[in-house]
Amino acid sequence: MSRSRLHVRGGAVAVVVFVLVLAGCGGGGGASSYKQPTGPALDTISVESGNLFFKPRTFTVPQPGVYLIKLTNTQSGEHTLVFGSKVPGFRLDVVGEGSTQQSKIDLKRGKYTFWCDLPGHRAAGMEGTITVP
Ligand SMILES: [Cu+2]
Repeated sequence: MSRSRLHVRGGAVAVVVFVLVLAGCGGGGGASSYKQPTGPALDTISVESGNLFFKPRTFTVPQPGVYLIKLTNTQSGEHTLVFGSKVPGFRLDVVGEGSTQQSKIDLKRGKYTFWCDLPGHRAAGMEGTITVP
């Protein structure tokens, strides 16, 4: 009886650690130098990733400002979402089906190209744009 109880507890701890690790990455911890903008997001930009695509691939937001970009992986495998030097350090990274990660971004007027930076993925079509009028 006490044995199964320990099992349940161990599982819960594992989940908490996993979430903390994800939150750390999204917040720009670790090797990333990205700092999320403060303040509430105007809206959420939801992107799905799969092998080897983003869906949708093109977004147009109504106005400049802070947005939350949420990446959800719909299949097995790993994918990322980066903007390269346009938004240094910004990187979402999802591993496995149903994995999700999000981060806020301050979008200025212009066009942002995003892609998956894993080897070969961008060339295979994992690229998209966000247009800010
Ligand atoms: Cu990818």
